[in-house]
Amino acid sequence: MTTQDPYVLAAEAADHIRRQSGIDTIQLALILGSGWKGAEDLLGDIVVRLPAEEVPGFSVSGVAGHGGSLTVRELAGGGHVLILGARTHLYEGKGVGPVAHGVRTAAKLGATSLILTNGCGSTVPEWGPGTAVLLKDHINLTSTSPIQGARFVDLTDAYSPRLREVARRVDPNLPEGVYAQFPGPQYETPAEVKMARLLGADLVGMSTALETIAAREAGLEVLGISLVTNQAAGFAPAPLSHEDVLQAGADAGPRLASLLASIITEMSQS
Ligand code: 8IG
Repeated sequence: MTTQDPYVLAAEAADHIRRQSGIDTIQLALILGSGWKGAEDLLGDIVVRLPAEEVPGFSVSGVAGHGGSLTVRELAGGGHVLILGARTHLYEGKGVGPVAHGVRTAAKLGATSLILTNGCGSTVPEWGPGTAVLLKDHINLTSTSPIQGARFVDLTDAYSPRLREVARRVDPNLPEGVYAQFPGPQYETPAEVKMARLLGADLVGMSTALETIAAREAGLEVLGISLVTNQAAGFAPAPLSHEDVLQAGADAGPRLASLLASIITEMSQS
């Protein structure tokens, strides 16, 4: 029997990963979103790769393009990274616990930094498909939180200014934007995108804000990087299709892989 308390469940998952990997403590965790899967192989040798369904609290995602394994790799510069290829989205209807589980598991394994990547829509005409954008803030439009009870987490600088600077040392041209999380799974209407834009959002997606909230509660330093895979609805010349989204990710893959590898190297040296 597994427990229902999300923090205890995360500790169980962390212990499972410890036993399977022989690694006691990790330094970094990484969630790979749409378009980012190819970035993994540059990040060091595999210590262990675990199917999500074997790790307490994780399950397989039903979304094409969303993987289903947890991998511990040894970083070239020393230390270990946990790569979560098994993001759970709010729209899967499993509640906020599973959405935050990967982040909490990483924290229980001792990670101090977390890199969140995603594929998203853009409301900035100059940021077309293939553009990588650093997140500087978010707007949570999901009407929910991964945190339950009176835990008042500060979200000023939720996206670490220090890590954003590290990323910009690698690529000084990386733009920074505000990410609005919608609940999904449907893409926005053009009116909803216009609303988000008016509220100050540059990017629209379905994942990262809730994960960042859970990460800040757990004390992790967060770096968020979005890949624009499509112009958001109403900003796009054509209706949105999931296939186009996957294609934009595949096209950008090699560039994202080296960007991410360089950022992680820079992080481990700073
Ligand atoms: I990839 O246009 C991807 N994810 N909400 N809107 C939202 N999520 C997305 C989009 C988009 N593209």
